[in-house]
Amino acid sequence: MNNKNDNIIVTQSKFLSLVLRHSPQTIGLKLDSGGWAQTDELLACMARSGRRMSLAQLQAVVAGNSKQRFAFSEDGLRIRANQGHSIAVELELMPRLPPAELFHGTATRFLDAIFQQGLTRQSRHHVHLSASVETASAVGRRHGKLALLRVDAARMAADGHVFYQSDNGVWLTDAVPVTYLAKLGS
Ligand code: HQG
Repeated sequence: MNNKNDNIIVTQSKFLSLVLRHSPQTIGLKLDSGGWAQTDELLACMARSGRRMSLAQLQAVVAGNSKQRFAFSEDGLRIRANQGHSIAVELELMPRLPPAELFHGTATRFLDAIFQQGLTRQSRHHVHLSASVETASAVGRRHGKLALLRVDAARMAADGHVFYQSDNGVWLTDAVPVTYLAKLGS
């Protein structure tokens, strides 16, 4: 794929994130309680708001998204974001036992608050955690100078904290109290 196509897909993917996670009303779209939009309705709303895309283009955005941010229902009639919502949706995630340790990348300027309050979900539904240091680092760098935290997920789970894994592999939990956090590196 050439760069121009890549850029178009990134732009379309960002816009899909906006409407499927945060602001469906921007294009007059309605999501059901599970966060699903009707695929044909999404395409119609996109067209009406001047962002026409074909079903094939939508399928390419969903399939080509590096983080699998979106998913179609099995019959393809509905589409939703896999995680990251700020609006109320019930994703009906199943609790899962996490790996013994998980990682969270953040910016150094948040560390004081984090070591006072623990990790809290901010504007999202959950705190997002990664199984790998690499992924956590990439997530953290989005915010500024990277700080990496190790989460003692084994002890959290043993203490009754519930974890979920989104369809695209992100680990989710309601909050991470300070006692389970350790800063990595210097
Ligand atoms: C920080 C991307 C102060 C937290 C990524 C983070 C991820 C606190 C920021 C997904 C805090 C929230 C989520 C506290 C947490 N005081 N700051 N008590 N507790 N924070 O973007 O985890 O591109 O909402 O450390 O790949 O960075 O959207 O969360 O720095 O999977 O698909 O508050 O977003 O995916 O930032 O990223 P975010 P996140 P998408």
